[in-house]
Amino acid sequence: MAAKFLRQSSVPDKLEEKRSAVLDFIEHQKGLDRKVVLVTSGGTTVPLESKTVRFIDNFSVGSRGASSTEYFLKEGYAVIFLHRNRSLKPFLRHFSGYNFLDLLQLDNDNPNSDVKVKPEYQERLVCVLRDYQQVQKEGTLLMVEFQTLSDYLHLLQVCSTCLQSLGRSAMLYLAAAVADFYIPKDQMPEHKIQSSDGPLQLSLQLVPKMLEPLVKEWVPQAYVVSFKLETNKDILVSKSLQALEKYQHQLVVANLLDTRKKEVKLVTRDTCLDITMTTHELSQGQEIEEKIVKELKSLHSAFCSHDEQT
Ligand code: 9Z3
Repeated sequence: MAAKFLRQSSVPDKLEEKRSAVLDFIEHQKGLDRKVVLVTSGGTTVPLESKTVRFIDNFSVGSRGASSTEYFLKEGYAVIFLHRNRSLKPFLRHFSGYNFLDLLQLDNDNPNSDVKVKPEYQERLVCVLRDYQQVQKEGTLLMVEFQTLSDYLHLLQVCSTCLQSLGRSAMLYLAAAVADFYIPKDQMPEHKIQSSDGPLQLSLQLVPKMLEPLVKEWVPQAYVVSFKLETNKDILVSKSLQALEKYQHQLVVANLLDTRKKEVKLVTRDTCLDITMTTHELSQGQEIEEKIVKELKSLHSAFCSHDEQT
């Protein structure tokens, strides 16, 4: 199913260039003995027309993926950040609500004035810039962009297969909100659908679950973390356990749409750990991803040392 989908869907631009960038990045990190995590982030679009004017989208803004990436970097991981274009990015996300021109000022009395950062933003900007420049210097972050569902799935395959050479040192953290339904290429109109033709009826097909080939074929040794999103709390854990049983990966981060920034469950086949944020922690600007990443780092270390013992 997955292979057929990949064969029949359009391939993203410059796929081979992207593959070599990913391979080079991984080789570099391997030489430095760094663990590598692939973080997927953001929603995917599902085009309704080949020459796309309209598409179906979802709610994800990529906050989970972007913030987790920063915490993985702090914990010493190198990160491949496979993200939806226009979703939140690590570091930049801290200023996403701002018009950047509003952060700056000129000396109005001086016609040759330099551009300066307004005093009230100095501390925050210095902090973020320092971390960002450190990451740039160390070369520990690779940004890979996608937009549509098929771009995402092709790039997921490329990144995962490249990670195979790291064995257990690779982690996959699949936080992207991937569409479940799509229109196959051969059933998609080429041109813009005309509203003059009357109400639109869509028939969507199920997107094959890529977790299956990912775990079985693409990166069989890696530590794989998927995400389960529900809106009904009564089915959250059971659906997570079903996924673990079906795909045989290591862990599911289970979250509810409304409370995803305050509580998640880390579900494995035999444990369920609640991670929560107090109101005080949230008011201090602390983020749940810091706790999630710390916990995963320790579980991943145990997973890697298990390999050394066997
Ligand atoms: C998640 O559950 C992520 O935590 C969120 C993060 C998408 C909720 P934001 O990007 O939100 O910070 O706004 N991601 C996975 C969602 C998903 O589509 N999971 C599939 C499912 O639940 C399986 S892979 O069936």
